[in-house]
Amino acid sequence: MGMALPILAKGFRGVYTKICMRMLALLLIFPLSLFAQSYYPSPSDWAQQSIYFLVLDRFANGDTSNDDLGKGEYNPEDVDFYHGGDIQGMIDKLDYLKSLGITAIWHTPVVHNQWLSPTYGRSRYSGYHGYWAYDFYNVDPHFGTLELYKKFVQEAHRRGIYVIQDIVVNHMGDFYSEDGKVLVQDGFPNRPAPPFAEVEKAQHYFNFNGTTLYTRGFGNTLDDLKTTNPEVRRKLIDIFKFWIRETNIDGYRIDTVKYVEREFWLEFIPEILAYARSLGKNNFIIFGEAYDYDNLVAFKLDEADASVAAYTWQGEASLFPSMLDFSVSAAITKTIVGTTLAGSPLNREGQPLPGRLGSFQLIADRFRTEVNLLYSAQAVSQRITFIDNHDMPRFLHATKANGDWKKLQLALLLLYTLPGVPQLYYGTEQGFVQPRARKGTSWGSENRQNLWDSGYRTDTELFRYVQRLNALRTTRSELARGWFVPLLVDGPYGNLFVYRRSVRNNQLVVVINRGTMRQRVELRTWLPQGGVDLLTERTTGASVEVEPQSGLVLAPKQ
Ligand SMILES: [Ca+2]
Ligand SMILES: [Ca+2]
Ligand SMILES: [Ca+2]
Repeated sequence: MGMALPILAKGFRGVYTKICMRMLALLLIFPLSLFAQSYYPSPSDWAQQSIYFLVLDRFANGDTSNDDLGKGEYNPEDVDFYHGGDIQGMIDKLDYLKSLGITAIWHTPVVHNQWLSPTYGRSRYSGYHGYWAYDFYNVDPHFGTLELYKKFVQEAHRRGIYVIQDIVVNHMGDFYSEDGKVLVQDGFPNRPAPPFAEVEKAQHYFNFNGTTLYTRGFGNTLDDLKTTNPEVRRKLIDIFKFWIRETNIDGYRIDTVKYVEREFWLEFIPEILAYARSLGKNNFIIFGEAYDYDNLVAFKLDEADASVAAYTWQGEASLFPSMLDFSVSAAITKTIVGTTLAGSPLNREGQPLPGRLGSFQLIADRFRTEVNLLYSAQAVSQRITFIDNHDMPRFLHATKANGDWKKLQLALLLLYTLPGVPQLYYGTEQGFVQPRARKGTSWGSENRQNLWDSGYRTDTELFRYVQRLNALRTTRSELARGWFVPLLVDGPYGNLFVYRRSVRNNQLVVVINRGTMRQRVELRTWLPQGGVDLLTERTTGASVEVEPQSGLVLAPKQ
């Protein structure tokens, strides 16, 4: 503008200036309406979406120049260190995800992390996973820049894919000792960044004394933010408004929810949701992780449901719009492979202990009225369901012992045809089989392998199967919003599970045979004319033979 003005005629220049001033005035008067137009709208219904959860450092490496930043944090041979995955990689592989048929990405935190833990030391563990924040206002240089992240969100939206960012408000990295001294040895970076940088205010921002796992700290050495302090609350609310405003994301997955006091959520959640609404995002999703490990291990799924669902209420109003549903994960695993990955009892080699198969009633119970009523009306149909994630052994780890890929397909069939919003953990579509824990221990990063090791194949039976399930899931309203009615639970040999998903006059009947014998199922009562299996396009009669370890998704024959 300044370059062009001198060559304009004098009179024209006055008019030009006037126009500029008017445009400026308009901008000052209508900034909010302009913003509202430029933000990507929320989906009308999250229950129609299909989520893909990826570990950013392990999904795709689009820029090798940012892999090793020279502090000893990069080691592709060790799963506990940075491996090189980045934002450019996510952009490069959007078409791969589009072809898989997913409609939303949940990625691990993108914020600048503490790269090395001063407590674990250089030889033990790095912040590749994103859950050890150093600077809440910047992107980790291993992943790229804020500008590149904005481009990623834009490119995802261009393909009709929503972006859900993983965030942590409970803690940051490990910068202070238990008595509040700065730990300078060996950690990088070794001081938190603004707005929590002032060392003299550390007592104000963090809990130090007598760190207890459940109410104050997490992981013992990570610095627990003093979320009871109004100033800390304000800073955290500002941070997570910033990310919505700047990057146009569509939702948050919130880590370690149970380690933050309820009063914090009563303030944080409504204000973030209202802010998203003010930008035109009327259905911004927030789902929390409250991993009720003790009840899951004890297989007390009703109790686990109750503790998780409590986060979706605030008196009569709703609070968290959704939560991760660990009970469904446990129930599917127990019925298909006999172990519970959510609880994952492990033997010394880190192998889940084998157990007896559970009754399909375990699954049906997760959606019975008494459980549904534990959730807010908003959250009940958009609970995030899954069969595994980055905190548990991969589903195939438990089934691989039997050489049995079919069990994974059965579990996925359940996941995509039961109520809830299905979430696939990256690598499942490539048949990844790793346990969670390192040999001889009960924890580690073994289940977070590089997806690039798979070659991103799209021609395998497993990939195609997930494609078909996604296509069904995202196009059939029966599966997104339909009533769930169990029709046959267990059957004559305990191996059959038949249920209906229906919305208005449309219905689908899902038939599962987990046994190793072919089994005949009478469908006369539910599908008198027989049906069409939407997975294979095969038509059936009212009585159908179901192959061993397989399932059907039947639409009534027209
Ligand atoms: Ca890289
Ligand atoms: Ca806390
Ligand atoms: Ca610490």
